[in-house]
Amino acid sequence: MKEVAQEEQVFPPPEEFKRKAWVTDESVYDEAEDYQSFWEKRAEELVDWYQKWDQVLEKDPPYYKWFINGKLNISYNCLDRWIERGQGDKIAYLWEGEEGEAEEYTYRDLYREVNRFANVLKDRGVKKGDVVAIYLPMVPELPIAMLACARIGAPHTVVFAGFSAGSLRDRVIDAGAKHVITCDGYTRRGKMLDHKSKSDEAVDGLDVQCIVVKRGNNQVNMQEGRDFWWHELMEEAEEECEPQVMDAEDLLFLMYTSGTTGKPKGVMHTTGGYLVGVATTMKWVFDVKDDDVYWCTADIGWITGHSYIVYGPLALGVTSVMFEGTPDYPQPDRWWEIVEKYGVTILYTAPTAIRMCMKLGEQWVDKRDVSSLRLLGSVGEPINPEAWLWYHRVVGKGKCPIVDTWWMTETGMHIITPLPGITNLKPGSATRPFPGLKGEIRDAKGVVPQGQKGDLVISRPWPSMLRGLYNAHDKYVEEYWSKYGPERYFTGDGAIQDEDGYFWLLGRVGDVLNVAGHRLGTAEVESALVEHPAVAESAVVGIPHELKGQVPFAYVVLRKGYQGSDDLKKELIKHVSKVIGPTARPDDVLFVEDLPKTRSGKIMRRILKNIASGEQEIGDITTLKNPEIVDDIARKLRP
Ligand code: 7RM
Repeated sequence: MKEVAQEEQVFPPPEEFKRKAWVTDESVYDEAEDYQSFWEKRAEELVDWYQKWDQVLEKDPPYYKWFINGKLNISYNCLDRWIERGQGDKIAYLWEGEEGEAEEYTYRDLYREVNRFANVLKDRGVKKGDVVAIYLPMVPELPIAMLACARIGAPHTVVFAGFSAGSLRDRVIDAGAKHVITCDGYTRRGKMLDHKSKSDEAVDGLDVQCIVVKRGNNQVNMQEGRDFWWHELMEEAEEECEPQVMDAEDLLFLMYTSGTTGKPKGVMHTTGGYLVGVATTMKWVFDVKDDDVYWCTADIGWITGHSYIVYGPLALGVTSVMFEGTPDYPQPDRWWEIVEKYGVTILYTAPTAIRMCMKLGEQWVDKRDVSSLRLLGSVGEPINPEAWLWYHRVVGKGKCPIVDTWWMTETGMHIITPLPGITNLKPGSATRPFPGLKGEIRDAKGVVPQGQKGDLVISRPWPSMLRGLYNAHDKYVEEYWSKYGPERYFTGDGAIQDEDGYFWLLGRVGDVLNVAGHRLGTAEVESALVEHPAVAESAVVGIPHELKGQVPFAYVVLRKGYQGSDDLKKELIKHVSKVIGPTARPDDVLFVEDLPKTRSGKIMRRILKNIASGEQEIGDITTLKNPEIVDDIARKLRP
């Protein structure tokens, strides 16, 4: 039985790419074995400090501090220094709104807006250490507000705009935020969303003040004494605001994320180490050069947007595209139109989006000139080889390396990732730990033999690692540092290492099944299913079975032109059995229109598992982007 459905094909870096890449020599891995001096060099090379650190790393497991007594300001590193170096007229953001509105922000423009808003915050009484909640869609005011907070030393907590009032309220309360930055409304696929009503509901009865960006021009209720228009406050604001000198270990932001339990936890990231980690990976993994046009399609409300739309690109003085809309509005070629229009050279997106584009059909990509692309990236979940190959062939025209970057909110930066100028790529593998990092596959008995599944553990500290969970010490220890001790970070992901030392991610450990004593990743079965020409997307969950303990149950979304039938069901079951082995045979296949997904595109397998297992309680569906699909699926299964 084949353990993982792997593609045998290997893709070495194209010569042309290799010639110009920042990293061209394998020796970086050896040099970085002395990881403290490796990170120290990066800190000297990529970041400007007011005062140098006395010590690179201070270990007090499971707490780690980096660049002890180093002093810096992140907004200075993202803005002021580029202007001082004569790059003030370079474009920082090429912003495009959903309806096609376009705005350009040079580094100087961004500097001016950030300084003004920093003064607004100060005038409103925000001081160093005060947490500010930001609840905005993908408008320029979002990065401006984040950088303004960083400038005055106020940690931000950005709450994804698609989240409910209840989610915002929980976070505002947990973080103790006294200021919320929100907007009137915005459109999604052409439909106006009344954002202000949601934030009003969230802050109702709390001791909070709101600054409201005018975006939708929809009718809103401004509460006297609580609500203030952004543009009115900005009118009187001074254009210079001295950056606050921050300690390397001062809190930069909180990012709430869900763990094993329902209640989200505030992951803490600090200033110095976070910037060093993010700037280094931005440069080495995306291989960014002065003339690149870089586009990360994530929302800034997620860690991907924090690290690789805001802090990473700006810390390197890069030009980025920032897009407010969705890939298929008003037409399924919207993304490719943007690539063509701005001459995007680096595209960073998620497997779920790639599979959606596959489903829409490659003619939409072919309609546009995407020849400016030179590097592609993937993040968020394991990318199945079929999607990888499609991305490589249709979007990358066979000439762009793909960096499949494995990392998490908690890691702050890429952890397992190719370096595009030297790594031989294998479709579906995130390849190797970044220089200076150490990944291991472990179980209760220790490091598992090569080729076997286990838990992915990071057994060396890195500068942008989380510093804790806000007001939740016990959870921090329990969630990450208990299973393998206080010096081995437990990721919660399963993985397998192949004969070349490459890591193959298998999804969250919770998604690992045990079928008659065989461990089986739901992602493996999904990958096998999507290799079949009829399948666009699938989600596999484990359901209880009398004899085998658990068996896989498959939800399948078919490609256009295919109809669900008993014959096709049998064919798919046979196909999985052939690709992985008989233990992986789905017990049943249910054809569905769509899968329940979070706003960031992650399939909510927990809900699907409960439906398939016939549980009375389906679970919380409030964080879904398409909650209506849950009823449809349940009715299909039990009409
Ligand atoms: C960046 C981000 C983290 C979880 C993580 C994994 C999964 C992310 C990949 C991946 C396989 C990848 N942060 N994940 N990237 N799995 N290959 N390249 O997504 O905190 O929102 O999620 O996402 O399971 O634990 S996150």
